[in-house]
Amino acid sequence: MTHQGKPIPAAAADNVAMLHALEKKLLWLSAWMIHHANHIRPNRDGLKVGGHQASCASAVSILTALYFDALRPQDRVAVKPHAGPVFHAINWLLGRQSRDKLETLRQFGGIQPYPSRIKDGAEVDFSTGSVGLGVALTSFGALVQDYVLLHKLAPEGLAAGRHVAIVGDAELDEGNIYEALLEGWKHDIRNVWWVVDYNRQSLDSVVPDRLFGRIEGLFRDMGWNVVTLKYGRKLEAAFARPGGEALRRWIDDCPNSLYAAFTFQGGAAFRAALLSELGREPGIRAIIDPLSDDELHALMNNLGGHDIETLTEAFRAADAEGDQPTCFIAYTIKGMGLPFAGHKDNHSGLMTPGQMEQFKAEMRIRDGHEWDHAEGLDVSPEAFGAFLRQVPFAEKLTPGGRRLSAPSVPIPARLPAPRSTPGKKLSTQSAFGDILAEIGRGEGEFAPMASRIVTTSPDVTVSTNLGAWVNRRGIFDRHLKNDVFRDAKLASAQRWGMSPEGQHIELGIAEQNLFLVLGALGLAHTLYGARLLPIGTVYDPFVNRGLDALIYGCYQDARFMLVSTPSGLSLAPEGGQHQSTNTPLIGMAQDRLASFEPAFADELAVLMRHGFAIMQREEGGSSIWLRLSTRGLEQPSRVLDEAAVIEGAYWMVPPAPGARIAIAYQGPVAPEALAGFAALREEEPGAGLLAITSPDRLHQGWLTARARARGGPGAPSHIERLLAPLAADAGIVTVLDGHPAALSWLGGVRGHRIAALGVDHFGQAGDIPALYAEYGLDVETILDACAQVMLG
Ligand SMILES: Cc1ncc(C[n+]2csc(CCOP(=O)(O)OP(=O)(O)O)c2C)c(N)n1
Ligand SMILES: [Mg+2]
Repeated sequence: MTHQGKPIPAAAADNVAMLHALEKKLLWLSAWMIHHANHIRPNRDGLKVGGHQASCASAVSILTALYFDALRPQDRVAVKPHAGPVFHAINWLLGRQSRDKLETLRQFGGIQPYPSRIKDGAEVDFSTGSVGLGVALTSFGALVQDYVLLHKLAPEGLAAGRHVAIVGDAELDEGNIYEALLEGWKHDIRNVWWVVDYNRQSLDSVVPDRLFGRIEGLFRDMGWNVVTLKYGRKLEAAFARPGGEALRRWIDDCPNSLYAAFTFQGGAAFRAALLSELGREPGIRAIIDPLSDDELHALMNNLGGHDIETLTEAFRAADAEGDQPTCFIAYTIKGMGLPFAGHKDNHSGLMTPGQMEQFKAEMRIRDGHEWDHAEGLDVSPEAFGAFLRQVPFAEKLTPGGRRLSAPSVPIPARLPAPRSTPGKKLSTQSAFGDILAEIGRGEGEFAPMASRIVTTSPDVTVSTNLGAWVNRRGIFDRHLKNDVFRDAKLASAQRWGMSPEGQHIELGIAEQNLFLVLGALGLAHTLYGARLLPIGTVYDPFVNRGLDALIYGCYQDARFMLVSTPSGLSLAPEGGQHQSTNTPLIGMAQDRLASFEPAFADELAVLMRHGFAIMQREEGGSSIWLRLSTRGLEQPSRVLDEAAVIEGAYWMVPPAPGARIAIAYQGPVAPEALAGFAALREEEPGAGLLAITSPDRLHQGWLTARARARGGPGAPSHIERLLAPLAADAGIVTVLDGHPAALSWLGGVRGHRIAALGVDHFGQAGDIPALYAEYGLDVETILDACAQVMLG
């Protein structure tokens, strides 16, 4: 066999027998794992456990060819979510999954329905579940691998891996796939394979015909190689016989849904259709008449994605071709080999106990031997075991396994906070740019961290104040590209030279890509053995545009710093479409992401330092989100209680014991809170002014303390301690440039009366005085609210 003139090593004949045995084994084990969860394990609540036997069956041959022939230990894989059981069965055969675990699919504490990095252990490279995201993440993983290699940060001796996604065809309906393709093209990504399990079925239906003609073109336009694996060897052999071309045409022209229906009905249905439509074609009867219905069915279902030799050869050929991104479109049948093969409703279909009995008999599995490796196979257990032991993928990547680690980068005790000059105003956004630019000098104790920071932004690099950092550290590109404006001596504040040493990854405007890149950068220590300190910047409202990818990154426990700016109404003239109200609530709700909104530069410096520390912490660490603003504020000169800033709040002015009222503010509304407070103090000298830096941390601390208290008396939370001096019937006025619910819960901590100010409807353009007055963040509204809570 040759491919473009070069010889391709075919899988050795012995291997083919073993690979066939493995296909059969994986089909059995995945179906049984799901059956066991639904029908064998005791069911306490009567709910269907579920699982996707048809989706698994569709991908069995593809996964066999990949894991047992094509993949190498350094390769990183995203398995389509619904093939999770096949993936776990593979690990069971390779000795990387325990027998007990196989019986826990979808059980509390057990194997997750879809492969999960944090819950299913070290074999999972990329979690999947939200369709489309895992696929796209493989491209950005490849980009980050390039970054690590070109910056010479990879551990010695670790070879570059390929990034492989096993893709459900319906995943290609997700827009994020095309955003990722475009971005991948810009970055000239290498070493990516997407293998599409093209069963032409999604959840609800059979996908439209001819769609893939379009999709193929899209891939080619983006510089990908496309390999279509439509027919298996048996069909190709039939096509080569007299009349075979007519058969090929008939199949090519058959609508997806009709082909699926014939597949479900079986060989007799295929025969009837072929005889009525092609019966007079010379040679056709000679092809189909000698075959029994079962044999005809097998022939007509011999698609490329179920033909192990076709698959292994295609993968070997692509491997020999080099590192060009490659999309394999592997034609498959959803539910292949199972009773509901091809049926349009089979996505969530489960074999009945009766069907399973029959399937089990066909598979020659004895009772009590359901999990045995070689049970029911035509190869000897010894040979099978020996084959599994020599699978290239099973070699140890490192003595520690597939999941790597990297030492922490030391972070100096203090980051270079901009000095406060009396009378000079500074916004948190510009302070962020200043701090990063200072670190970017890479001097002294900042040198180690400066070399590990990677910034990235979806076309808002300059407008989020990353410009000075980028000027110092350069833009990352596999290829050296000069800054044309600079070379022509045209004045510009930005120096945009690109090189493999650059430390900023410039993205197009697609926020999902930002979060996927942050996800990949934030896993670099575990995937590529190099510690990076990723920072992504985005306009705060457009966090919503990439939200699922952000949640996905957190779900994988990727570690990064998200800086969203500008935010709220305080970006004033930019208007309603750019104003964010819900982001503080997202920050509170999102697990594995500590979110903060500082008002002043000194707080920001403390929080950035904290962020670089916690993103590297194994236990109890997380990513960090800083919501910043372009509103300049006069900076206080003071000594900060750093621990309190990190815990989420501190008293700017502590209340007198038994005080009847406090104002609590968050972020850029500080001047209004301070002015309101000054007026309030004339009436209520004991009043307190609480500076809130994180409703998220405060709330989390409160929840944790309450959970502890259920096991007996425990230490009160930070917010409980802070509010303790207030009188039991005191009132609190909260104010933030965001949805008021982010702080209204403070009333529940000690039962205080609360008046929660904030923005709860769409904004509009204006200046800050006009907007704060309209949306109730001004001094007058604050004082009205004080009167209201004091009066009860
Ligand atoms: C973002 C997202 N939307 C919806 C779903 C629900 N869902 C799960 S699978 C699926 C269809 C999958 O079809 P395909 O990708 O073709 O997989 P296969 O046919 O191999 O099962 C849908 C809509 C999801 N998991 N993620
Ligand atoms: Mg499908």
